[in-house]
Amino acid sequence: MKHKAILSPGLFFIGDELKGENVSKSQRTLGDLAGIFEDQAAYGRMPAEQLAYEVYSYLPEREGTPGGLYFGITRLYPGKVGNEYFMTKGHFHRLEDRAEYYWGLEGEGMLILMDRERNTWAERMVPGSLHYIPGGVAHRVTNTGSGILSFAACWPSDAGHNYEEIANEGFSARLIEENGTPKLR
Ligand code: M6P
Ligand code: ZN
Repeated sequence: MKHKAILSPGLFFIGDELKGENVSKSQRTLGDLAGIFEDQAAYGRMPAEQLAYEVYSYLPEREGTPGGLYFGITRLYPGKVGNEYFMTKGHFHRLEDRAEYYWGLEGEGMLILMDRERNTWAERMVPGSLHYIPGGVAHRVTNTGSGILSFAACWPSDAGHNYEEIANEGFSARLIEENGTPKLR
C-alpha cells in the first residue's frame, strides 16, 4: 500500500555509478565485437577476453512495453584496434522511430550518428554534453581519450536494438586517429 507512504529511494545515480536492487550489468569484450573494426590483423592480435565496455541498466518495464523508459550507464575503456578507437557495437532501434538521449559523464569521446541515407557525422562527447538522437539514426560511441569514457542513456522500453544492419553494413565512416587527432574517414 503506497497511499500516503514516504519511501526512501532504492535507486542511485551518483557520478557515473548506478546502484540499486534491480540494476543489471552486462559486459562486452573485444571478442564480442568481432567484425566491427577495420584492421582485422590488429584485432586478431588483441586478447578476445579484454573488456571493451560495461553497461549498467535499469529496465523497470518488460522489454517492448510502450510508454516506458529505460536508463543505462555505459563505461567504455580506452584503447585502439590499429588506429581505430574502442567503440560500442552501435545500433538502430528495432522500432525505427524511437529516439534516445545520451549524455557525457566522464572522459572524452565522440558519438557517431548515421541517418537512413547513410550520412554519418560525429558529436564530441564531454562531461555534461547532452545528445538527442532522433528516431531512424544509428548511434555508437567511441573513446578518444586516455581514461574511461562514461555516458548515461535514456531510451523507450519498446525501442529495441537492431544490431544486424550495423553488423552487416557498418557505419559509412569510421573514427580513425590520424597524426594524433580523430578523423571521420
Ligand atoms: C546505451 C544504450 C543501450 C546500449 C548501450 C551500449 O547505454 O543505448 O541501449 O545497449 O548504450 O551500446 P550498444 O548496445 O550499441 O553496444
Ligand atoms: Zn539506442
